[in-house]
This record gives sequence, C-alpha cells and structure tokens, in this order.
Amino acid sequence: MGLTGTELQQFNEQGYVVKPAVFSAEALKPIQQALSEIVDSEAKRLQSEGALEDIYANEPFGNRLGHIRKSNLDAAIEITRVVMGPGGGGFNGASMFGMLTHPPLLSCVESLIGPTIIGASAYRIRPKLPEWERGEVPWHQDSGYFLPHCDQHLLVTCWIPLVDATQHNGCLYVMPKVHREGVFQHYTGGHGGYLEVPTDEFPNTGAIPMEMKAGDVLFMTNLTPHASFENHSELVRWSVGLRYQSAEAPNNADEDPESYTPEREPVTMACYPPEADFVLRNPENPEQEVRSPEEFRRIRERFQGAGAYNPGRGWARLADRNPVK
Ligand SMILES: O=C(O)CCC(=O)C(=O)O
Repeated sequence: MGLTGTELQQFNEQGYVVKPAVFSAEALKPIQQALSEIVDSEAKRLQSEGALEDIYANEPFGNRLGHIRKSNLDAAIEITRVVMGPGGGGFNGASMFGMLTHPPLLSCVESLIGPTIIGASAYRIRPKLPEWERGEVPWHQDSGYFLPHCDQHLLVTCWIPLVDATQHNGCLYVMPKVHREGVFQHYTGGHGGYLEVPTDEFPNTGAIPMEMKAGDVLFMTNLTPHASFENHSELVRWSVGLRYQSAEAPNNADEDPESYTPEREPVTMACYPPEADFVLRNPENPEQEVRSPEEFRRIRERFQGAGAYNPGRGWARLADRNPVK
C-alpha cells in the first residue's frame, strides 16, 4: 500500500494525513473480538459480585460497553480501566501484535521512516465512554510525554478508530502546520489528569475534526497538537493509537529494563523509557525482528515486571519537562 507522494506532502506540510481503509472490516475483527472478550469477562465478574445487573451479552462490540455505561457508569469505567491496563497499553494479546504488524500499515509507516521499523512503546487502547472525564484528552503533542532529546526525531503516531469516529462521538482533532513550531510547554494536572497545553498558547491555526471510518488511519508526527473532546453519543468511541520510529530514534529495543536506573543519564534513554520497544522490520538484520505474538508479549512483560511505572526509574525524568499548571 504505502503513502502516495501527495499524502507524504500533506504529512510533511500539515503534520498529519488520513489514509482510508488501511484496515478492512475483516482485518479489524481480531482486535474487536479480543477486546469484546475482556469486556465480557469483566462484565461477568461484576455481575457475579452483584455490581452489575445486565451484561448485555448479545450486543455486538460497538454497542455493548455503551449499553453497560447507560445502565451503570461505575461498572463501565471499571471495565474500561481493565481493557486499557496501566496507562492504556496493557493489552498485549496476539491481535494487538497483528495490528502493529498489519502489512498495509507497515508499508505506510515505511513511507515515513524508512525500511527499519521499531514498534514504539506506549501504544494505547481508548474506549472513550460518554460521561467519563478520562475519555477526553486535552491538547498535547506526543513529544510532551517523551524525553526532550527525542524532540528532533520523527515518531509516527497512527490513530485508528475501531468504530466510526464523528464529532458527535468524540473524534480526534488536530492543529495543522503547528508541528513545525517545536514542542510547546505541557503542564501536569490537565483535564482528566493528562498533560495539557492551554489552547491560547498555540498559534491560532484552527483545529480540524478528523471524522473517520473504522479502519482508516490518521498518521501524525510527535509534534502535531491533537485532542479529543466529549462523546455526546450513547455508545463508546473505540480507538487504538500505535507508535513507530526508525532505528535512529532513541529506543530500548536491544536493552535490558534493569539498565534504567535512577542514576542513568536521561539522554541515553529511549524516548519513552517505561515501556518496551521492539524491532518489527530490519531488512539488514532480519534475525532481530520480533516475529511472534509470544515474543512480543514476553518483551513487554519483561519491562513491566522490571517496574516500568516505578517513579524511581526513567518515568520520573519526564516530570522534569512538565511543570504543574
Ligand atoms: O483517542 C483519543 O481520544 C486521544 C488519543 C491521544 O491523544 C493520544 O493517544 O495521544
């Protein structure tokens, strides 16, 4: 597949481009099925504990969690937290590996960063519930979450709705062209507990809503400001955010998580130290490629087991760049 010359030009000039139908309806089924299974088992657990009456067992992926939310917001939030896992990148099943390595997607990513592709840590699953504060993600650039020595590198974010995304259900918004103006100051304690750049600190270039069909992919740079607002629908707006970088951008693909000690100099670290990076394509050294879901899971769990979210490790360094609002 790959991006066309026109699409590449838009990405470079505007900081984003949407490629339609990178995932067919069929290709989205494994991830939708896997997420449905988590919703199912959590709904059953809550029901057995007496915390949820109706688990809407016959509703399809796109409707079920929304119906649960309508009857019991607390239960839906609890299910959502389990689906997302710590920080949003907790699910590491075979279908997630399948999404990350989906050949048409990797072809497009290759158009942007070249043939050696590192699957960046920090991919995110977002079941955006109506009426849930954490579902709305305020204005930020992904670089606000990365260590500053990565600012000059291109890290590509692929935002992929698993159901159609509209302004009504809280699609993503981007600010075009602002990716050329560096990293803005991000403050902690933003809406929903996220990092936030106050809107008036950006130049006024206008925000564009990204209304997309399930399976379309929005490609953005790590400096492209983006946000998503309230979900006014009755259903959940599901999406996945995947991140990729070239081997030149700092990463931890060949590193031991134990090496991320408080003493280590941040400039020697991966862009987002708490989570594992993995080699997905390396034509020169194909033996380095992670080829199976089992290996992918093992690598991610090794980082989590090493205390990835321990504030004594690399994560704490990120706080240095983000003062309290
Ligand atoms: O999916 C959303 O609503 C927000 C996603 C986002 O901003 C991100 O992953 O950086």
